[in-house]
Amino acid sequence: MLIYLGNDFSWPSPVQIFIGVSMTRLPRIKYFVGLGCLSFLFIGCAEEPVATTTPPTAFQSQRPAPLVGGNQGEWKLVWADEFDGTSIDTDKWAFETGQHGWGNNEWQNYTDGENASVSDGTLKIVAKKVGPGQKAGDYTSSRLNSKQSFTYGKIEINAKMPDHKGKGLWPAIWMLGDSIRGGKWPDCGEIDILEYVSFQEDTIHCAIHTKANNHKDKTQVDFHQKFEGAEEDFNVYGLIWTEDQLVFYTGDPTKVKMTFDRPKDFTPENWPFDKPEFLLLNMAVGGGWGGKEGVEDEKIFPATMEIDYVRVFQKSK
Ligand SMILES: [Ca+2]
Repeated sequence: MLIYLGNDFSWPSPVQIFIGVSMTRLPRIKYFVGLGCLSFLFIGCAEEPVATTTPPTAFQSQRPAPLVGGNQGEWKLVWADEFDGTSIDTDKWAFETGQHGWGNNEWQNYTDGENASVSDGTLKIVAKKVGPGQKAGDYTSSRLNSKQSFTYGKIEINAKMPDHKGKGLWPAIWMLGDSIRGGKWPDCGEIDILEYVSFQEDTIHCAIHTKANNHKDKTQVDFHQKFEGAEEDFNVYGLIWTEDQLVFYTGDPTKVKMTFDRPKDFTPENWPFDKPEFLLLNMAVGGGWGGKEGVEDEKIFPATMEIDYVRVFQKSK
């Protein structure tokens, strides 16, 4: 998920969030003006991911049975949400709200829970059209951040993208370094386990963003592949994050999509991935990438991304 927020962006304080101060009320004017020209770079590089590793392997997977005991060999389950209840577990997730475009000229307003629910074993993130359309604020959606952060581990999310009905949706499953709060993007490090844009049917993306590798400078590291069934079936989107590499896979760890090795001469600029990151689940409407070919108002809403589970494993120390 591309979230360039500008160098002078300040994450809202817990107090601001608590009292409901809108992100749009923050002093962001100079950011929008100052970065207007950068949007060209932003859009241009986001739209053409570059394959960086193994050839694509198209396959479909079934929704797996629940793990007995939760562990996978040496990987011990340390955090999970199976979404088996009847509501969002707010001990695990926080809604991030706002309608300021999220650095991408996105059109949705992220609400405080109205666009997400748990039922029948899955989390549903639902994007809706609530106004005339074709402009910011005429849509609502949801963005959930995990309250817990992780450093290293194996992370698996079993998810189904929205039914393919048309263009304009941009769901994502991703991670951001905790230092985004009060710090800078992309210095904090971003790990995009899955991105999907609905103008590209049957196609999935993964990526990393760091100060040294980002789309602003056309130095990003990303990968995309044709993937039949992304919209019809639940599929596991996985990441194995160790001290010296990030491995992205779909289905199981033998089906690697992309590997990003820690640079030999690693620095905080090219390898910020040695600090805690939190998980994000969201669905944007429009935006520099998701809306590149328009938002087909009359076709795509309501749109639902479903998530069967999120599981985080770590090795015993
Ligand atoms: Ca489930």
